[in-house]
Amino acid sequence: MQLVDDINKIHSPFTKAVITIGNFDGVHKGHQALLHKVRKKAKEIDGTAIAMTFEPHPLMVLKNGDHPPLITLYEQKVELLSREGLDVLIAVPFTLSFASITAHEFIQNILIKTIGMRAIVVGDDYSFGKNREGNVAFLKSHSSRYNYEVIIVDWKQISNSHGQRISSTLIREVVQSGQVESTPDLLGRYYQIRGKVVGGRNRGGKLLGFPTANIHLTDELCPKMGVYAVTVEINGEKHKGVANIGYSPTFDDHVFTVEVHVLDFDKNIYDRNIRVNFISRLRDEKKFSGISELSEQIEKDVAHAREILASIQ
Ligand code: RBF
Ligand code: MG
Repeated sequence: MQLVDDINKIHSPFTKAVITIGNFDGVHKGHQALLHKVRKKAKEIDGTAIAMTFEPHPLMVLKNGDHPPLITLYEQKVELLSREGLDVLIAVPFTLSFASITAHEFIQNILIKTIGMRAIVVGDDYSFGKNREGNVAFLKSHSSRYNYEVIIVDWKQISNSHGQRISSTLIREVVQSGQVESTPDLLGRYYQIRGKVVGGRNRGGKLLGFPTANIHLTDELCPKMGVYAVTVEINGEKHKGVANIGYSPTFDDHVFTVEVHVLDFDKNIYDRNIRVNFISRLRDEKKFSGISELSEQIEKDVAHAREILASIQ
């Protein structure tokens, strides 16, 4: 997959471009269905399979940085999209001036002239351009003039096993309510956070016997407070682990942390970027009467996590 990070770098249109456009936050099963259609159509007409996305997330630019937490940060999004069999990913730097382009100008100048669009794949509720004027009806009304096909993906085709429409909003709700076991049904994988290991209070190892790596999160969606069985990717190697998200109420320091104890592991990983996959929620965080009570509970959490993780690759 070729990554184009600026539309101005496209000097001649692609051959029979088949395109889908969106934020693709999460690259969830709904997005995967759109991308599948793109690939299929491109194959049929011997064209180029393309996705266009935006960086940063448009809401970060449009609403003074007020945006929902991201399911996938840019780097993970590009990585996941690159596994979808696309020929090209166009990542448009999203600015206020880009947002002010009218739907008609966008079709004429960007999609047709620059990219060479012959087909566009969209969800039935899709809209784009200034004031979100470019909806499905708009796309269809310009299709014969500019000679492209509009392929609509019906949302009922992309619901989860409970018949719920898969959306980034639903995924945020599921993760924020701690139901991490349901994420494979929505994402096609477990929910993952990525972040740098930062210094903690140096208490876990010395005092409790369970050293933890504290992870610094930026704009990423954080699961509900509590204790989880996780897998941890460090330097491309997968380990088992237990994570705690919250304020460690047994101690009265009131500092929110996302921390992970990696099982059977004793290397120093300060400053490393690690990835944590949330497999199963074990319990709520609790205030214990003392260090040994907390320590005994963590011991049980580790045993419980080992049981759950035994069946996970
Ligand atoms: N701290 C609490 O105050 N209550 C808890 O229920 C709790 N559960 C934890 C479970 C696990 C698996 C881990 C790794 C940590 C937990 N902690 C809990 C956080 C613990 O207090 C923290 O790791 C140390 O204080 C070091 O900062
Ligand atoms: Mg994430």
